[in-house]
Amino acid sequence: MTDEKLEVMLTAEQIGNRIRELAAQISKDYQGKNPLLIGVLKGAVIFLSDLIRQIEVPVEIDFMAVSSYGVDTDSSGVVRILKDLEQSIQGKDVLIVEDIVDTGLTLNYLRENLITRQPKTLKVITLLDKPDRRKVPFEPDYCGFIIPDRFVIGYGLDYGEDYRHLADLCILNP
Ligand code: PRP
Ligand code: 7HP
Repeated sequence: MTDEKLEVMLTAEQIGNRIRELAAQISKDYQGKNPLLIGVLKGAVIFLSDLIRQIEVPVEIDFMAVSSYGVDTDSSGVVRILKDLEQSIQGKDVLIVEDIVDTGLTLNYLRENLITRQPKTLKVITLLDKPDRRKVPFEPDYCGFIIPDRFVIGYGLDYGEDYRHLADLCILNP
């Protein structure tokens, strides 16, 4: 890494290894089922695409886009649906796939919203969890890594739409 503002927190290899473990757990928990994985755009796209290629039960995917952040690193607390699902989730085993839980506002809102659509089951997997930042209580069902309260970029996560392409997860120093 040549950019002095960036410090590696998790290497691509560490992330890959953890995703294999998560996928094994999901394959076990959803044995005999056909879960619908809902990726939350845009940050979760890379995690979702790596995860589904390791899961050994048949999955479907769909996407939602919600917005609670501008170009700043802090949450406005306002959640809006920018793109909704293309299908009904009634009676389905649904797994929301996120890159990070920070304040918990986004997933708290999404979970409440999707529950009203009567899925058979509704769980949440996040690659990263920053519990120190919570504004509302929220516990993911599956979590890749618990991380400290540092702003991270790479592996899908951005700062002002930059850095999503980085293979490692990095801390963005001011
Ligand atoms: C990020 C992340 C989560 C949300 C988590 O998305 O992907 O959706 O913030 O934050 P919270 O727990 O404080 O609500 P962001 O709004 O940055 O959009 P992006 O995925 O398109 O980068
Ligand atoms: C959102 C977000 N986006 C990128 N990096 C972080 O650390 C973040 N927390 N919440």
